[in-house]
Amino acid sequence: MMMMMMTFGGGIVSVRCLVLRQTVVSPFRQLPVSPLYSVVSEDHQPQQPLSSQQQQEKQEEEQEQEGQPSSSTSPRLRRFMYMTTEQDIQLRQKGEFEQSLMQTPTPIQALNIAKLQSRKNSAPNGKATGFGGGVTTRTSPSNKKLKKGKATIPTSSTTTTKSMTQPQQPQQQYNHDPAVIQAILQTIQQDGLVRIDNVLSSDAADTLRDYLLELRHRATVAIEEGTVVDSQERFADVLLNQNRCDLKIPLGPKPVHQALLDVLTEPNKDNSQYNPSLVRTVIESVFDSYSTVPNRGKYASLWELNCFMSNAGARRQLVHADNVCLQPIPGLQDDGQEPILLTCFIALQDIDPTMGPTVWMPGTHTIDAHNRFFETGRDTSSTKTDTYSPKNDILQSSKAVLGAPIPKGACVIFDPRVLHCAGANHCADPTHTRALFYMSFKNPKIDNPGCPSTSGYGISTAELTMEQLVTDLTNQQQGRPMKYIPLIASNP
Ligand SMILES: O=C(O)CCC(=O)C(=O)O
Repeated sequence: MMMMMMTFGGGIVSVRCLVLRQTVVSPFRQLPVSPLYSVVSEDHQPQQPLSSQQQQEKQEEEQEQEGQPSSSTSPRLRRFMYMTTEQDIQLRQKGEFEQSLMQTPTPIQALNIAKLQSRKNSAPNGKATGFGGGVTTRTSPSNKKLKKGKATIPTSSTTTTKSMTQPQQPQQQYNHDPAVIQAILQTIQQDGLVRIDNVLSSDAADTLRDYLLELRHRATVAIEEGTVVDSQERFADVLLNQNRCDLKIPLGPKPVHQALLDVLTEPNKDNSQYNPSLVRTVIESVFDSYSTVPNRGKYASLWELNCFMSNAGARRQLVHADNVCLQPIPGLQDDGQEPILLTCFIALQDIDPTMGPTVWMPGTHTIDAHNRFFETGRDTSSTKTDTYSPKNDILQSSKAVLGAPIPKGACVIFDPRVLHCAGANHCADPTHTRALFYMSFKNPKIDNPGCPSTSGYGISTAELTMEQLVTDLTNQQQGRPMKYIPLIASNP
């Protein structure tokens, strides 16, 4: 399958939605495997005799795969995505080859913030220095009394040594240590990602996880039974892609509010005031730091609110970026460093290395890295055997970090241009789901980020700003009416 790339203003290319008629064969958002009911793959069940309806669907499916229009729109085809055996094998081989080139990922490291603060006190210019050390003070994830968002940020990659423009000082620092915020900003600029632990309390993580597992079950049943005809109403891109899904989350239900409130705010002792959490402060400060308009960051809007779930048997994804940036984007800082989106992945349970954790390649969110990874300008028509490949080179030379082991409630904030992929899930317990709650916020300067939102329920089109979202969540918590969320909230 050839990749279709859509170029939007300024060279942002969508890779999230690679559609071949009704057959979605994105190696990105979904796993490159044959989904349930696939006619192929090593995992397929022994053939049962087909009913006449099944025969018709099979015929339509074959026509689809051969690029012929089917006689009707098969409900099955609308519900499930297919790959041919050949596509499946190709993607499997490509994935194995990619993995063979890549460096063995090291667990995403954490820093001791207290140490960072003391270093900053002794550093010239008050600038944070030296992220190295890998000293982790990880505390028990089940301790409900943990102070949220205060514990750790990851070790900065040492791979990128090129000179960079410093992000400007954050304009609005709320109640967080400006040196810590500044250090996080520098890490995001350099590596494209940062880990902050304890952003979600244990209780809120458990409640949200239970709700989402139940939502996944209801959505699956509704699609199987045909009460929801289009799987895309409930799942992004693909449903039941062999033990993996990207579940769309509505903004209405209480566990969702509670989790968002937890991630984005920090209440004072008597809960009379909800201050911006470290996560909110970081997101706003990143966007602020590239803006000449004061406090622009609070106009960052909610772009995605979903949950990746994988179970044992989910295969490793191909390395990808959620949005691709091959040239400077008009209106953004022209060195291409200003993020278009910022995404937060939040673990709803402890994640260990068997559970198919995310692998990121720090520092690969740049225009240069993307041109190399996507091999722009390479003469693919050339017949001469040139063994050098910029893509292979970047896979080999970049560091890789693993989103495990990480505790429940830990968050990785990252620029989704960073090359990454989900790993293969080999968890011994097939019923144990890795649930990764995620949300992304759009740079207020950007109208169309060049990749479709994975969210449903009108979330991305509502353009709900950080400020509006938090105001509503806080109002509700304090018994006042919400103004914005009810306009889009939905509770399937
Ligand atoms: O599940 C994960 O860890 C990441 C998945 C992902 O990056 C994607 O599907 O785009």
